[in-house]
Amino acid sequence: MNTGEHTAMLKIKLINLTISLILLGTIASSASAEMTEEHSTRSPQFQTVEQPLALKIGLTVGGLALISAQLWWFLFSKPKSQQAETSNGIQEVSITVDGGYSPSLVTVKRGQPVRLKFVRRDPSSCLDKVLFPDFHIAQDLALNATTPVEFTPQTVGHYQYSCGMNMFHGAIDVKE
Ligand SMILES: [Cu+2]
Repeated sequence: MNTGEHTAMLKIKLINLTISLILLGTIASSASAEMTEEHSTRSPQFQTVEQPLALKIGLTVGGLALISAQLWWFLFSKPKSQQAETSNGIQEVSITVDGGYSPSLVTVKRGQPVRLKFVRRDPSSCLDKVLFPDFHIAQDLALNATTPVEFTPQTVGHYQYSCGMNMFHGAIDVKE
């Protein structure tokens, strides 16, 4: 594992956001340029200018809405919890490892064995290991394979797990 790889993966979201902001700037400036043009040139097509201008304003508003949604997701979105399903007394859930953990939050019952089936799709060495410090588990995850991680939570609580370098996180909610 190398730190550069970790940093690069975490920066993807930020870069995405930056691109959106640049895009917004471009749309806004082109829209205002159009407005200035409208005043200076009294061409015969003057009346047809209105529609593209409305379109540009629409695009700007649409772009703004899109960026707001993205910003909201980036800052405030909370992971959805998935309840583990019990079969033969074992609470099981599959977790896909691909640029993070999905579902990133799993709910289980206290005092019953848990089997998390990690399906690793991401070739990045960043995600080749999963750590459960509270359960003293450090498990290697083979690429394109399913690796079970088993433990029995005895205490109600919120338990975080992470990749080998503590960059990607998931959590287990243990309830009564
Ligand atoms: Cu990592």
